[in-house]
Amino acid sequence: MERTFAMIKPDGVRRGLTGEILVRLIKKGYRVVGLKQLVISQELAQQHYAEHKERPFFGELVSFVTSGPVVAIALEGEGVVAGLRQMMGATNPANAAPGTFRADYATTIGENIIHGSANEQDAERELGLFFGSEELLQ
Ligand code: DAT
Repeated sequence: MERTFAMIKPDGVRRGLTGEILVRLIKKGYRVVGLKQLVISQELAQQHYAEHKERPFFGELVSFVTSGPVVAIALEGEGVVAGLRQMMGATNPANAAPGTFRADYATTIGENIIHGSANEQDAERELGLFFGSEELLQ
């Protein structure tokens, strides 16, 4: 069964959106197979967003994502990689389709509530960065 990595970013946690986002993911039919709240280190943030390390916003991105607790979620379900991306909406909330998390809860590209792996390869890599195998349901 397909798995992906979702993360409620510090803005989402600060604004009390954790419960609502989890409810929507579970009601959609996805299974939570790993879940934890943590403050991520600079090193983990840099590894997680390594593909953006040359971008001008990289420093800001790392400092934002380490600015408070995040909720790391391992999700399982049919087509969950693309399905989560659909529920998230476009990176820039201004372009996100109505009813998506980013359209409903965010206004700026820098603070856009939630992360979801872009494809199956990223999902595997990111799940490995955030969860030990003993932390995931079989
Ligand atoms: P996504 O989070 O939709 O997968 P991404 O991988 O392109 O998008 O970028 C990762 C994060 O980096 C994104 O959620 C917010 C930040 N970001 C992307 N483009 C940005 C920009 N032009 N200015 C500021 N932050 C940006």
